[in-house]
Amino acid sequence: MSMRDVKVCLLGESGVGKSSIVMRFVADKFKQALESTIGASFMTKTILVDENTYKFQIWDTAGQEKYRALAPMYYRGSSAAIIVYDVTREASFLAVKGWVNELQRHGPSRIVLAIAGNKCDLEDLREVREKDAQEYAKEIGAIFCETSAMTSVNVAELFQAIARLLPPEDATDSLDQQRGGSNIKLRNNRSNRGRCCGGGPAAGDDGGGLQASRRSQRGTSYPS
Ligand SMILES: Nc1nc2c(ncn2[C@@H]2O[C@H](COP(=O)(O)OP(=O)(O)OP(=O)(O)O)[C@@H](O)[C@H]2O)c(=O)[nH]1
Ligand SMILES: [Mg+2]
Repeated sequence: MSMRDVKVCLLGESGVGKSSIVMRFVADKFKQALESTIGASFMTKTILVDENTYKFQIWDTAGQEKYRALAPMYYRGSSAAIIVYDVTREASFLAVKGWVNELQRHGPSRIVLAIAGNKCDLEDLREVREKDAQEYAKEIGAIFCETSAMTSVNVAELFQAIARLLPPEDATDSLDQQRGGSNIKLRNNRSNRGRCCGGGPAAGDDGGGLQASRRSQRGTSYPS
């Protein structure tokens, strides 16, 4: 039993549902017409995962272009980043790649990366195939989930998956570099199965939609 503080930031285009995911996770609420975030907002939520306590300190950043330059202030101190896109807007998925590139160049070296395809309740309006996003996430070693802040699908599971993939607290950057940069260690690989995106087409041979295998974790180790 341990207690751990986890700083996490949400990134992604305006309107994809970052604040809605946070509101669902923290307060289990949803608003149809939510105000666009100004600057950033901060919330905390404590959860129990595999008998360990995780206190998430969540920075919900503003997606509007005029706030773009503020993002490094939030992702620099983060242990994890959730990059959100809207499954009904292809442009928002393309923007994910821009965030991944930025994090690889300027983000913390041991950040756990998650990609969330939000608004998966709007199947009729879908523009991004789950398979395409999942393949991309696998390539870069990120956790992947389709979520719905509206119906709650995979919201808690996303944060649980992040908790499980945090590197041990005693791991150091120098040790990681000696090991060739493969610096994300699975805390409990077995417990990842079937938790995130379970039941959907993402649930393949690995028993769930999580794309963060030990091998692909290399993608999240960034040069400093
Ligand atoms: N159908 C559906 N609508 C959603 C979902 N998540 C968010 N929305 C709606 O999408 C709109 C934008 O959501 P926000 O959470 O404000 O988006 P954001 O990413 O925080 O936007 P910025 O603060 O401008 O960066 C709101 O009207 C939400 O009600 C979802 O899962 N399903
Ligand atoms: Mg917002």
